[in-house]
Amino acid sequence: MSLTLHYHPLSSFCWKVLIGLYENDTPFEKRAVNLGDEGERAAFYSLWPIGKFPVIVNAERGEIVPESTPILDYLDLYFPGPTRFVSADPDMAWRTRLWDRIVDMHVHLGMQTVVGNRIRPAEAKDPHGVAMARASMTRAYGVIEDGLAGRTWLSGPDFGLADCAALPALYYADKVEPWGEARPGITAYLERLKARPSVKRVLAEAEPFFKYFPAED
Ligand SMILES: N[C@@H](CCC(=O)N[C@@H](CS)C(=O)NCC(=O)O)C(=O)O
Repeated sequence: MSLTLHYHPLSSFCWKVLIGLYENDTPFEKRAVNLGDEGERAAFYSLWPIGKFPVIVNAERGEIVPESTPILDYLDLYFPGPTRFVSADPDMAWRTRLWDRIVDMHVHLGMQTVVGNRIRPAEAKDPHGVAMARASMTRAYGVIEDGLAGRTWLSGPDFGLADCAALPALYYADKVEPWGEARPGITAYLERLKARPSVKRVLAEAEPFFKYFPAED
């Protein structure tokens, strides 16, 4: 098997890539990384000095690919399957990338800020940063709600990159900054996402680890 995914089961950006891999039944091996273990941490940083997962290694081609969006581009290119992550139509493609960025930058990163603050020591908490992150997420919810009007998937009629990005971002975001009844379009969209077999599989695999999610501020 040529592909190895370096990941953590609770890592939301890893879910984004796992959904893509499961969509197309792409053969790959998983390597869970425990950054709390000194040896595993050092090995992972020597693979990818930025030290963030997901990272995919393609042993056959001798390539190391970090960052969730380029990983899905890489899978589209070298391991294509029935689900294309970005359309070959350039007009659809820029729209998909725009939604991928909106979700990653304005929902996913905000959610990470809120969760990251929960596990900081008391003297290092950042209430201002958290308030800014929550406000950014709330603005993004409005944009996403409007964008979803009349659509099944986030960037158009076909499931793709933006939807792989949206599931982990929205799944965790709703736990830390719920959008509530004012955003029925997002609620229905999240249910459509959760009904996909690829997403069901990702959530089922992560389930035993949910008890480690920091639930309180
Ligand atoms: N822009 C990156 C973000 C990756 C990221 O933030 N990964 C988190 C897990 S969800 C991580 O590696 N955290 C470990 C750390 O920061 O030490 C992507 O799209 O892959």
